[in-house]
Amino acid sequence: MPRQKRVITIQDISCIGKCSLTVALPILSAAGIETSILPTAILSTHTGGFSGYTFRDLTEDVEPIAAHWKTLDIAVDAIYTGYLGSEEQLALVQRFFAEFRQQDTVILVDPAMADQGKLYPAFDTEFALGMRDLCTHANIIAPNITEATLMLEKPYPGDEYNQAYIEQLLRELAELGPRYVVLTGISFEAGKLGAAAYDRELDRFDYAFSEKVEGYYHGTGDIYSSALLAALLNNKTLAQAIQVAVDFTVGAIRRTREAATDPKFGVDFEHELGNLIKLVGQKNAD
Ligand code: PXL
Repeated sequence: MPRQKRVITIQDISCIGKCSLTVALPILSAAGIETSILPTAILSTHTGGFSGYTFRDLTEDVEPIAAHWKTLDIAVDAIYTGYLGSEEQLALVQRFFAEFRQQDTVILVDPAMADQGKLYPAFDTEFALGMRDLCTHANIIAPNITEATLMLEKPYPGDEYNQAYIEQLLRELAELGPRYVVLTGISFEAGKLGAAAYDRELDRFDYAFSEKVEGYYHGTGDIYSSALLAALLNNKTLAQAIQVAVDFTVGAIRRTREAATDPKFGVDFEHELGNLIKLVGQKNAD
C-alpha cells in the first residue's frame, strides 16, 4: 500500500524569528511530507539579533521520546537535524540515527552552528568538532562555508576563494563519510549566489546559482535545507534539488527585501510555498 513519506526533524523551536522547526515544518508539509518533530530546545527567539531571549534545553526529553517512538514501529524516510540544544545531544542524535535508520533512510545533517565566519553564541569550537563527528553518520550534509571550515579546522576564507577551493572543501567534507555534500552561500562572480554539490560516488560536482539579493537574512540556511530535502523526497536529483532550494530561498529573500521588513524576523517564505509545490511537483526530465 502506498505510504506518505515521513521525515523526523530534530532541531529547536525558536518561537519568533522564522528558523529551524517553524520553517522546516511548513516547508516539508507543503511538499506533501509527513513531518514529525523532535525539538532540541525552546527559545523565545533565535539567538541572532535579539537580546534577552529565553532558552529551555530539552536534552532530557530526547531519549524518552525516542524510546516511545521505538514502540510505534514507524517507517522513516529521512532524519533531518539542524540546530541542537547542547553538546550532549550530539551523542543522543547519533544514537537516534542508529536506532531509526532503515535501509534507504536519508540522513541529512545541517550543521547549523555558525555563519559569516562566526559560531552562533551558544557554541564553541569543541561543539564544531562534535558536529563534524555527527556528520560522519550522515549521507548528506549541508553546511555553509563557515561551518565547513570550522569542521575541517581551516581558516575562514571570507569572500576570497575560487572554484578549486570550493571543490577541495567539498571533497574533504565527503571524506568525512557522507556521500553527498551541499555547500551553501557560494559566489564566484558579483551579483550571483548559490550552492555547490558533490556526489562522492560519482565524483561529480553540480552548481545552482541565482541573482544575489543584498543583505543578511536570518533563517535562510534552514529554509534552504528544508527545501532541499523536500525536493529530494519528491524524487528530484541532487542537481535539481539544489536548484529548487536556491530558487525557493532566493524568492523568499527577494520578497522580504522588497517589503523592507526587519530581516531578524526572518524572510517571507510563506508566499513562496505555492512556487515550491509547483517546483517539487514537476515531472522529472530524466
Ligand atoms: O537559523 C539557525 C538557528 C536556529 N536556531 C537558533 C538560532 C539559529 C541561528 O542563529 O539561534 C536558536
